[in-house]
Amino acid sequence: DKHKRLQEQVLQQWKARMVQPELDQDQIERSIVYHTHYTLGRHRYNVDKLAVYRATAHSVHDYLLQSWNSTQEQLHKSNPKRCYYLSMEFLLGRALDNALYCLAAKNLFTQSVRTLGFCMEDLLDKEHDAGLGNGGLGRLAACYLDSAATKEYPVWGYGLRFQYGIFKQIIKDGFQLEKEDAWLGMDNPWEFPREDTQYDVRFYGYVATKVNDQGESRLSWEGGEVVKAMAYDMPIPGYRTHGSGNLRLWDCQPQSTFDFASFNHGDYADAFRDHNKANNLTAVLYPNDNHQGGKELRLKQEYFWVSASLQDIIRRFKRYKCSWHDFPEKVAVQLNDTHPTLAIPELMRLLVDVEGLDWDIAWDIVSRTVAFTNHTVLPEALECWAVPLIQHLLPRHMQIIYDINLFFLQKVEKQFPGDRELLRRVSIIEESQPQQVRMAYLAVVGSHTVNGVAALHSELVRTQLFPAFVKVYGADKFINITNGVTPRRWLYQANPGLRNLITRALGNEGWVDHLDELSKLKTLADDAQFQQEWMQVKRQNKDRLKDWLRTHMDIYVSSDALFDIQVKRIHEYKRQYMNILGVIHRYRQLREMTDEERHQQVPRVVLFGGKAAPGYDIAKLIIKLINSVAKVIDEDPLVADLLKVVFIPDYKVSLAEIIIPASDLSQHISTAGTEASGTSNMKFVMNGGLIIGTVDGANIEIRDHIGEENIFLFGTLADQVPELRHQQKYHGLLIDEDLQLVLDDIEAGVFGDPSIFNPLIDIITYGADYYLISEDFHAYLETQKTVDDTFKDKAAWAKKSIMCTAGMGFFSSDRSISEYAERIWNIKPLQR
Ligand code: T68
Repeated sequence: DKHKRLQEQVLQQWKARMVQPELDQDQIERSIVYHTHYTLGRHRYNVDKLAVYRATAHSVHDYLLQSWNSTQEQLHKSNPKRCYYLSMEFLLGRALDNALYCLAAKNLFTQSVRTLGFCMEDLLDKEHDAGLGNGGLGRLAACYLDSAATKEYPVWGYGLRFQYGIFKQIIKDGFQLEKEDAWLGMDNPWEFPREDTQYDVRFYGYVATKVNDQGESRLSWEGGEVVKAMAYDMPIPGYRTHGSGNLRLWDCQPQSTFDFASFNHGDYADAFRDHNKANNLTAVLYPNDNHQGGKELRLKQEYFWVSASLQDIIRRFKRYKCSWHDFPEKVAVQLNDTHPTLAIPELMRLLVDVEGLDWDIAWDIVSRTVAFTNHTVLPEALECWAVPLIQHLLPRHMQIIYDINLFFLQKVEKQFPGDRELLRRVSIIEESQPQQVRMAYLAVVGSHTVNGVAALHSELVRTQLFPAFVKVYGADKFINITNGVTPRRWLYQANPGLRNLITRALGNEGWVDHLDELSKLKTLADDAQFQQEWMQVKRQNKDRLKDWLRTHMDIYVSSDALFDIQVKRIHEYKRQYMNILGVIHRYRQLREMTDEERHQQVPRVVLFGGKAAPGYDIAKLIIKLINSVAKVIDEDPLVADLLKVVFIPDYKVSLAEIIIPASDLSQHISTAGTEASGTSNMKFVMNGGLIIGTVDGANIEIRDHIGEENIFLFGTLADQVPELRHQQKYHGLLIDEDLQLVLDDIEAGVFGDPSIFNPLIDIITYGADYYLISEDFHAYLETQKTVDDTFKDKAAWAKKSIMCTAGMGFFSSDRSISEYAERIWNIKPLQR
C-alpha cells in the first residue's frame, strides 16, 4: 500500500513536469530555438536552412507526439478492434508540410520561422523524401494511412525501416544511372526508436519434437540463426484530428555482439561478420515494380517483417486477457499484395506450436483475421518461391504450408469428387521442377476476403487469376474496393491556388475531408468568370513547373503550350514507348507541313518521368530513346516553338506535387487489362487535368464519374486482348503504316546510332508486339488530334477541366478506407 502511494506520488511529479507546448507563435519560436541549440547542438551564429528545417521538424514532431499519446491512451481505455496494414512499402514523401496543414499550424510556423530569419518554402525544400516504396502500391499505403488517421480508424501500418529507399535516378548521356538513397541522413526527426519493443526472428535451423509435462508432444522450430527486430514509430497526422495514427517500421539489429575472440586473433572481418549479416537484412528496398526477383534476401525481409509484426500484435492482444477465440474480433490483418503472405503460416505456427492451440481452431482464427489485396494480374509479378528455398530458410513454415494445402485439397475433393484437374488448378504447390509455392493461392486460401483495386481489375481477378477458387469458395469472397488518393496531399497541399479557389467557390473547407462536396462546382462549369479564374490557377501551376525546369534542368518551356505529361514507373505494359513513338510521328508531321500549316498547330511540351528497375534493360532503353528524341527535336529550329520533349530525372513524391497540378493532359495508356488501377490518373483529374487513356483500370470509373465527354479514351478493350495476341502470334502482325514510318526513322539513325535501339524495334517486329502498340497506334494518334482540336477552344477546355475536379469525390482515399473498414475489417472510428 505504501509502495503504491509512493508510486502514485512519483507519477504526479512526472505529470506536473510534463511540458505540453501550446500552438502559439511564441511557444513555437521557443521550441525551434530550443531544438536548434539542444537537439542539434548548433549555435545561433551558425545555423543554415537545413539546421532550421531539422529543428522545425523536431518541433512539429513534439506536437504530433501529443496527439499520438492521446490516441494511445484512448485505444488503451476502449480496446476496440484494430486493423494492421502489412505493407512492404510506404512511399510517404515529405512529412513537414503535410503535418503543418494537418495541425492547422502552417501560418503560425511560417510566421515563426520568418521571425527567426528564414523562409518556410526554403525549409520545406530541405526535407529528403521518405522513398520506402517503388510506385503505386507503396504510395497507396501512404494515402491509406492518411485517410485512416483522418477518419480516426484504429489502423497501424507495419513495414520495414530500409536504410536505403528507392534509388536516386541520374540521367547521363540519356541513360539512367542509379545512386543509393541514404534517406535517413544524420537523424530522422520524424521517427521514434522503441528500444523496449524488440523481438527475435529465427532463420534456418530444424524442426524438433518436444514433449511437455502433460506428455503432449509439440513441434518446435530450433537452431539456425536469430536476429533482433527493433521498432521505430512514425506518427501519421490526421487532418484536423486530436489524435494520430502510427507507422511501425522494423529495423534489423544484430543479435550476437562483437566477437572479441576473433578480433584478438586479428580476424577483423570475421568479428564483424554477424553484425553485417544482420544489418544487411533491412539495408535496401528491392527496386522492382510489378516484377518478382526471387532472391533469398527478399524472402528473408518478408519473413523478418511479418514475424516481428505478428509477435507485436499478439503481445498487444494478450494485454487484455481475451480468449484466443476472440482474436478475430480484436484484430484484422490486411495483406498489401502477397509480400506479407507468410503471415498466414507464421500465425499458424505461433498459435499451434507456441500457444498450443489445435490446428482446426488456429486455422479458424487465422482465416477470420486475414484479408488480402491483389494489385496485379501480370504473370511475371506473381510471387512464387521455390520449395527447397523455403524449406531451408523456414523449415517449419514449409511443413505448415504443405498441411494447409493438404487440408484445403481434401476439402475440395470432398466438394468436387474426382475432379483432379480442379485439384491441380487450385493447389498452393505448383508441381514444377523444383516445386514452387504460389503465394497468391496461399493468400486466397488463408484469407476471408480478397479484393482487387478497381472494378475491371477485380473482375479480372475473378475470371483470369482465381476462377477455380471462385468455383470452390463462391464469388462473394472476391470483392472490389476501388483505390483512392488523399485529397490533403494531392489537392490541398500540392495546389494552393486551386485549394483557395475551390474554398472560395464552396464557401468553406468542408470538401477537404468530404470530397463529394466538389460536385457543387458543376454549377460553375459554364460560368465564364469562374472558368477564367480556374484557368489562371492552372497557368500559375504551369509557371511553377516551368520555373522548376529552368532552375533545376536549365530547360526553357512556354506556359502557352499544352503540357502533356506521363509520369510513372517505366514499364512495357504502361507503354511510354507508344507515347514517344507518337511524339516522333508528331515531329515527322510538323516537318512535312508548310509554314502556314505549322502556325495552326497547338504547341506541346511532352514531359516524361519515372524510374526503370535497374535490371530491366528494355525499360532503360525506353528512357534512352526518349532522351535521344528530346535532343534531336531540341536542336531542330523548324519545330522550336511547337514541340519540346523533356525527361525529368528522379521522379518522386515531392516532384509529383509540382508536376501533377501543372498538367493540361496526362497519359494513362496501358494495354487494356494490365494496369490494375492506376492512382496518378486520379491525382491529375482531381487537379483539373484532362487525361488521355485506355479503357483500363480506374480510367473506366473516372469516366463514369466525370462523364465521357470529359476524358479521351481510346483503344482495344480488355476482353479483345487475348484474341488479338493469339492472332498476332500465329497469323503474323500487320504493322500500322504510320508506326512503320516512325520505326523507319529510328532505324535510319534520325535519333542517333540506331543499333542501340534494335531491341526496341524487335519488340514490335519480331516480338509479336505483346503490348499491342501497333494495334492501338492509329486510335492513339486520332485521339491526340482530338485533344489538339479541343485545346484550341479555351472555354470548352476550361469547362472540361472544372468538370474533372467536380466529379472526383469518389476517388478520395477516405471513401476507400471507409469501405475497407466496413466491408472487410469491421472496425469503427475511435469514439472521443
Ligand atoms: C500498382 N502495383 C499497380 N506494384 O500497378 C497499379 N510490385 O495499377 C495500382 O494502382 C497500384 O499498385 C495500387 O493498387 C505496384 O505498384 C509494386 O510496386 C510492386 C512492388 C514490389 C513487387 C511487386
